[in-house]
Amino acid sequence: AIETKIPAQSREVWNKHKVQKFSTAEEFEEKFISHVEWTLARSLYNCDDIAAYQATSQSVRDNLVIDWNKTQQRQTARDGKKVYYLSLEFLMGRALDNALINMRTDTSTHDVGSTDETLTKGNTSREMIRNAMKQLGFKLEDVLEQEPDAALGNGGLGRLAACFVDSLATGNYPAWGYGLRYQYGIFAQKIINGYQVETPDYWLNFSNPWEIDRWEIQVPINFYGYVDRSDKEKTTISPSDWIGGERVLAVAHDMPIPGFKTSTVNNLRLWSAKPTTEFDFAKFNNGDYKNSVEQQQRAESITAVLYPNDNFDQGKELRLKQQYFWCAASLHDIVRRFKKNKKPWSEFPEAIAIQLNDTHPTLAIVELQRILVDLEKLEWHYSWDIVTKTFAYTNHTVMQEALEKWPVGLLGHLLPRHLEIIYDINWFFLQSVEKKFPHDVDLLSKVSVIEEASQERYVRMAFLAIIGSHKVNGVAELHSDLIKTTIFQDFVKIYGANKFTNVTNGITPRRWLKQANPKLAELISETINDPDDDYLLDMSKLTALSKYAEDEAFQTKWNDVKQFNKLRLADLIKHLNDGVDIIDREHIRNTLFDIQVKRIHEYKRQQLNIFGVIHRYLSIKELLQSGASIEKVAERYPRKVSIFGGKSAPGYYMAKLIIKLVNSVAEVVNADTEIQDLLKVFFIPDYNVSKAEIITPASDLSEHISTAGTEASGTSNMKFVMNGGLIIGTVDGANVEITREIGEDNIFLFGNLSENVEELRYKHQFSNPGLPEGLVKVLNALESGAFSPQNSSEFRPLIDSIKHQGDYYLVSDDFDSYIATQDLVDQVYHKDKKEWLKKSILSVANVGFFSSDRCIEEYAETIWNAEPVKPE
Ligand code: T68
Repeated sequence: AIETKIPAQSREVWNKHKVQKFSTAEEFEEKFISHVEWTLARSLYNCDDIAAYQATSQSVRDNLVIDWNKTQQRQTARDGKKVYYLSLEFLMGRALDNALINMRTDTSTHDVGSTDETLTKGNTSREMIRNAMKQLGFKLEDVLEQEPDAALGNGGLGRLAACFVDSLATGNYPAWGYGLRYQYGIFAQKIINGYQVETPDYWLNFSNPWEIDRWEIQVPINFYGYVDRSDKEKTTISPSDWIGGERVLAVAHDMPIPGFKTSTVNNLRLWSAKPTTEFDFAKFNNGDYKNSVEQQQRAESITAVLYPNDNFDQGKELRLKQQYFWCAASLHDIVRRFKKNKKPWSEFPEAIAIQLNDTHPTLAIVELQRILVDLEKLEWHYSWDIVTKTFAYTNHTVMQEALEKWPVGLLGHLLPRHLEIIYDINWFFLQSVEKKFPHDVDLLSKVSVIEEASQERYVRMAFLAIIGSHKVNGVAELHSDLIKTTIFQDFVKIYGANKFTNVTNGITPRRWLKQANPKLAELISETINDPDDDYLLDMSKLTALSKYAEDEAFQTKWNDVKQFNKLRLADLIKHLNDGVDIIDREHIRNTLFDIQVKRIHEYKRQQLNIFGVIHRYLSIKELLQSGASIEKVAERYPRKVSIFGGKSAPGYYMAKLIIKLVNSVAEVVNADTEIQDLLKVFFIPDYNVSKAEIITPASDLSEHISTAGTEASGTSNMKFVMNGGLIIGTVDGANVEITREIGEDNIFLFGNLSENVEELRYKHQFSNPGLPEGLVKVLNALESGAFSPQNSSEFRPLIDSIKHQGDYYLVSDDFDSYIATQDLVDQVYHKDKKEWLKKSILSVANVGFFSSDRCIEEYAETIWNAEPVKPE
């Protein structure tokens, strides 16, 4: 339809000069050089690895943009339902290697005929580029290392969004992500004297070749001001005029998201804030020039920085401003595209599905209602019906401190019209509750969007998200059950259980298997005879590995891959440790790599892990002191490297103290020559996505040991299993389904169950039950200053939280079973390596369920009712 409007003559000229994707090494080299010379204004003589990275990315991006354009045209023409994934965080990591892996296009959809040199076959695209780079004088691996991580997220929630956009493109869904283009992503973590120090993440310092600036797409966004209700006829549910007080512009930046083995390239649209070109003339005329300029400059602060909290609600005004800025810009963009089609508003929910990643985008619900009522002049209830059919909400936590609530005063000041709309939404909702459950005042106050418990009144964003959505999902079965019986139980009573559903999280096997672990991917494709890596699209193919689980020759190959990855991690650790090697390479085959990498949080219980390490160290020392030989001790406590990594929120005192403790223990243990190499401890600074790609494949064992009922899902557990690592874990989050899928023989579970947590906590309040003997030893050592000689009370708060503050996270309750389970791990790893390898192989064989492709299919079928739009 668009094409027919263009005169035939012009069309001919355009078609004659149609841009072409490179598809041979030759063509790539040509592109590369022209980008070095024209885009970067450099030459053969001053092209370093950074320039090579830029030129390669630009060249690859050129290919993606051609497919991006075709994809957008196709999706518009086919007019299927569009999905929008709203997330304040997209923890993308690096793009180049991922693009090289995903870019290999489907033979049937590729324009260029297939020869061995083209992208149409198997692994050729990445290999072809590697060879071409070599010809050009560069090593692909070194060039890839130049790319800074796009670290626009905190942890699991942000990385989930990144895996989802990969799977959406791979599944050919017409889907866009919407987020913010923070100038600074999550801070870079430095460890100085054992303490975390935060430094800014300057990820945009060397221009970002992956973003396409859409300076023409500008959405004006208002804040503050007042609602004009001089027309006394009007009520708050009739079209109202909001006179904004401050105005900024949202500018779009697009990142192409390539699918794997498809020419579908979707869009991730990130907004940045810019001052408007309007000027505050009132201030200007008063001679207050400086002030009016300053106010303009303030605009940019909205998208300056990502809030660095994981699972915690800080409640800062600038954060609310970020949320509204992003929701309003995205909604405006979505509505603008919908209106081009001239469909009736009633068809909006059939045309568009919007998924809310946690409550952070809940204002989008209010903004759509405002657009429909105030701007489009639609009737309130008619509008509300459209809104609730459009939105769905994903919950990621049951922990109180993480549930978003905004002071009514703050929200009403920043967004006066939105507060009115929230009140009215709540009013109609409470009326419906009253109708269903007459005279239940208690229920009304429990489910009201407005919390009135304290002096300050708050807007409960999760309740608003539930009321404004047609589906609410948790992220693992246990978690989805928990939200129904705890924080949202009253809403189950009101809406029925069908509004609540489960979609267990997943991860993309392209990044977390193929990209992170090329050696394992190669062994798999060779073993299951899948040279084109189709298993990365259909992970059930991995079950074919099962029959080799006890095959000795295969076990050896499997183990060799693990050794390779452990050496790769040992190299990284040496590099991060100023060149000092703490890992004995000679014995690396018989050294268990025990890894816990994730955000530092008391509920994730890194303290339990490090207490376990201290316990092991003290036990080794005791045995040695009692006269046992090192060989004898090694039988009881074989070689182990205990690896930690993760960031703490800058204001989270206890989490920072845990980091310090890990580093202090590392210092003592690693320097103790008496224990030789039986135990080493290392804290990897600045854990991020690109480090995770090195760390994950190297684990023998990884720790997912949250207090039962606190970790909604966890996703690194899936990553480790996909890379042949075994898990020590609690019966929490997705560990439950991992156990179901891979079999209970292949996972080391321990600890109390979530149904007992409440009772255990309750008991802690009254009695101080004798702490387990082993834990007492650990706490005594801490108290004695064994790990803090300069300040023996340094770790007092960690001791107190267990001894005197009710041990909220149940470290004492799970300590003994944790230690016993670690002993079992040692036994299997060191006494029965074949059994260990069998478990490892069977884990990978049965990990298919945790592909984010399965997860996206479930969302599409059960929540969005969206269909793929496949390339012809
Ligand atoms: C995580 N949540 C869950 N939150 O903790 C994890 N919070 O169990 C789950 O696997 C993952 O989400 C994906 O579902 C987070 O990562 C945050 O990062 C966050 C950020 C801002 C405010 C609150």
